[in-house]
Amino acid sequence: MAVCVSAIPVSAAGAPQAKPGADTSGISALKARGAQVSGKWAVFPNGVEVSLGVAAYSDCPNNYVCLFEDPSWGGRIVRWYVANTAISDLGIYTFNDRMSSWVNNSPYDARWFYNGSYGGTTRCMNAESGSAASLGGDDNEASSFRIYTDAVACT
Ligand SMILES: [Ca+2]
Ligand SMILES: [Ca+2]
Repeated sequence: MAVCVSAIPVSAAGAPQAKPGADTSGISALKARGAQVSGKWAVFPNGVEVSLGVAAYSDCPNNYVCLFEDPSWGGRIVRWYVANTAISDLGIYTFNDRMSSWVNNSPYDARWFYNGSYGGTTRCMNAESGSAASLGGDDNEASSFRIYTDAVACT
């Protein structure tokens, strides 16, 4: 059994630094795509915020549309709030094919798509506290999404 574990001391305080070869969805990957770190968030120039660690339902404030990595609103989160905008490639936020639950606390309908650039199968995320704790067969499929300008775009 060739387990090679070097004796890395556990830091007593603060967030651990990214190690070479660590999770490619980590801080360095997000910074390389233009994000600035602010607290526990990587904030992109267009306003998209990606959590650096595990998020919770409470990390989706009023007016935000939030995509969670895990079912029941866990794992990392991508959140955004601007009406009439869209993300053509969730991979930019290291979030391609990862979404397993969502919350829409915005006053606008939103929609996600299996493929990039708003292609393939699509699902609605209804405005105002709409949520899905589990996506069933749609799990880990989302590759792009958009936010509309009203609460009837999906109906
Ligand atoms: Ca997932
Ligand atoms: Ca996909």
